[in-house]
Amino acid sequence: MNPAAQSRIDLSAFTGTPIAVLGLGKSGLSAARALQEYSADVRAWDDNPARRATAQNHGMPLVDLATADLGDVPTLLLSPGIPHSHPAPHPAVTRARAAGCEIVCDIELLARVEHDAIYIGITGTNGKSTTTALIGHLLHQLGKRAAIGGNIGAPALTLAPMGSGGLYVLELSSYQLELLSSATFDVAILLNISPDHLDRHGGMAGYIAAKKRIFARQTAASFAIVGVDDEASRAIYDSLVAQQQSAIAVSVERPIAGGVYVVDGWLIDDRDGDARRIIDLSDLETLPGPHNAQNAAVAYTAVSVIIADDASIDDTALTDAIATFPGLAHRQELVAVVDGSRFINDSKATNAAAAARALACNDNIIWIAGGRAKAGGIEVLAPFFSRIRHAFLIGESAGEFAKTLDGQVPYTISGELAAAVVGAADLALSGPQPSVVLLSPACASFDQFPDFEARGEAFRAAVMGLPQTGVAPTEGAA
Ligand code: UMA
Repeated sequence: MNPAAQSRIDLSAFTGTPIAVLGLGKSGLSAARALQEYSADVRAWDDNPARRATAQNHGMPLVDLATADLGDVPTLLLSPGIPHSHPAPHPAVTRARAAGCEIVCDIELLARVEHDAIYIGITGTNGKSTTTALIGHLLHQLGKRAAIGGNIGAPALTLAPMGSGGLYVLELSSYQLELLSSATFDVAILLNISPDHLDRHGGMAGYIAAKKRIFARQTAASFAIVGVDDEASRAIYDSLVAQQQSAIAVSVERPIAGGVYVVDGWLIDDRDGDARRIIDLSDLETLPGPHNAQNAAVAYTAVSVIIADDASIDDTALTDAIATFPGLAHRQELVAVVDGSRFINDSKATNAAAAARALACNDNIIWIAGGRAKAGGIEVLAPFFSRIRHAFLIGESAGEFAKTLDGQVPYTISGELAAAVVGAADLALSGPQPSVVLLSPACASFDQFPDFEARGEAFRAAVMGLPQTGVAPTEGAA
């Protein structure tokens, strides 16, 4: 074993084993490098020549997997973003299937080698990054050993080894869930389901089926935690209960006997039938809005399950820890306050349902939206249009969004984000106060930026570059 790898996850089970790695982005390249450190027989490929060049610079052996003989290769490690069924399988996937090769993602390999750790998996259309980060924060505050990653932040095989008693807190996308074959979650969380990634799953039924996989292989000792405020998630909860799986329902819309819920801002735990008041969530600046109430309620439930038998943790420690959550960048992150106007970076809102959450939390909004639109555009946001004073539209979707807003919300087609920020700031600072300049695009960023983080950073830079921004940015998130 490479001594430098001592603090890394032990992949010696793969030493000398052929493994094909398709996709050399964030997850694929990190996994290929980790496997190579343990002398796995890695055969890597990416359809993008620039990605191949970077991999080659790291000494990665390149093999075109769409034409290679995969007869001796038991495993194809597939990057989650690469299609394997809809809209059409990647040619290398078809070839791997024909060769009888299993197709998995990096999280499956983590689960195989770190089998003694405790796994908390978090999925859902929206809120999974905040919930994952919040659970990680709570566990750390309570003195637990926990590594946080997956779809958020660090790819699985770059995480620290946790071993027995340690926890992995993993955000899981529908793409990753489809690429798991043995990974099992001691605590599996489904927050919510609304349409997203439908092209990749062949429609809503495929997307729901992918999300449901988070509960696969759970045993009587495992916990399923389900946000039951949408129909698809409620149906999954009902089916888990019917299978007599230990499932906990969480709602921010109504009291749930025997579950966890939020009423008038208060988080209530009724699992013991005593409707215990836990914490007033409306006081928490870093978790604004009902969507964050759902995130907080679910995170509280998950961590309370983990610490249930730990007598060293006193009753108030968990609620104290919720109150110290610093929030996440790019999720309703307060970037600056200028003359009472708040500038909020919600770049992570890559679909309409996510943008709805930020729009619902604010009034007198100068909205910056657009990018690469998702199916349905922003029509579902119509109930929030009365909260928007003016919209500045950017990216590919500007024309389509303008049509939806026409006659309902005044708008400007800005094209570029920097121009939108200048226009939005002028309007915000010259109109009725307090106003909110909100970047909540309801779109993917890929038409103009490498990812939503780059879009959020560009927003921050544009705000900080405004002549009016004489004030230092506020710490933390809104
Ligand atoms: N590629 C090919 N052929 C193809 C398509 C892609 O070779 O036909 C290559 C690309 O050239 C690129 C690589 O595959 O080099 C990209 O792989 P990827 O899309 O899986 O992206 P990664 O960089 O590996 O990042 C992935 C997740 N991305 C996706 O699922 C799209 C990241 O989630 C995750 O943080 C990372 O692994 C670490 O685990 C991001 C995401 O957008 C945040 N997720 C979606 C979401 O949250 O909605 C699912």
